Amino acid sequence: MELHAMDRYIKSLIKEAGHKIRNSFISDITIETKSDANDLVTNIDKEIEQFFIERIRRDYPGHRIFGEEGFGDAIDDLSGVIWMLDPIDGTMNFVHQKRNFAISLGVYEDGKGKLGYIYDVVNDDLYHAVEGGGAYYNDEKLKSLAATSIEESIVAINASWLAPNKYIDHEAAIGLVRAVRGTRSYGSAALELAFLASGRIDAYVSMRLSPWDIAGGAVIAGEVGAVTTTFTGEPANLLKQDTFIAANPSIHNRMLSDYIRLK
Ligand code: 2AM
Ligand code: CA
Ligand code: CA
Ligand code: CA
Repeated sequence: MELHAMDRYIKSLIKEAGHKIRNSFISDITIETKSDANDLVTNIDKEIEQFFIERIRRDYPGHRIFGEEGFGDAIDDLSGVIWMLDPIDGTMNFVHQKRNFAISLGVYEDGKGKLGYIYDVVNDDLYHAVEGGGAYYNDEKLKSLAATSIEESIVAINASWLAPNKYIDHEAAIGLVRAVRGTRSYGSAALELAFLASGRIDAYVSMRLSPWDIAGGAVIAGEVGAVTTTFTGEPANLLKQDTFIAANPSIHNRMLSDYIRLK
């Protein structure tokens, strides 16, 4: 794969998709629900995914596409080149706030992250990485993450996971909130990974993310030294929904051993 030519192609494609999303603000948006009443999807999520898929199939035949809204391919192995796409990550924010959402895209070859993109559409901020070339926030090269401690960290976690639930040791998770300097919750996994890569937060944890939520961000955060795993310390799951933690390498082990424990 010629990564630099693909990188130029993808940046232009993402900017075009962002333009379409910004234009949608002046039209009527159709909102539907998926797995439950708070799991939203709009016609724009679907149209943007279809826009990407048409272009990728035309210009990169032979590549496979794994997209949230299901217009791509059924993926159950990681062989070959796979584009992992979330056309709008943070749909609830898109619907309610018209900001704080992103396009998220990762390109993987035989399971290895090659290219990663997170586009904050409303702020026109692009985070991206080409494997081995470092990560960028627009034109600014991001620095490798400096060592820190749990006590000095800002950790992104959704408040709903801090209520007692069937997945994690509740007392331990509350202990994390007490131990850290602060917590945040932005409502877009992709943006949370972009903020980790740019040093604005030190870790992001979620009980339940899908491959397209994390694929682009894992490449970007990986380029500055962040570690991305499941709660059991396995490599992040790129085939199905699973637990997920991305963290500064100096706090990742202790977060899992002391605070984020599966029941
Ligand atoms: P989405 O907006 O693309 O659906 C919100 O905390 C984060 O979790 C977002 O990245 C969101 O992606 C994702 N998310 C929202 N609802 C979800 C669900 N029912 N299952 C898994 N992930 C979800
Ligand atoms: Ca969704
Ligand atoms: Ca998502
Ligand atoms: Ca989405």
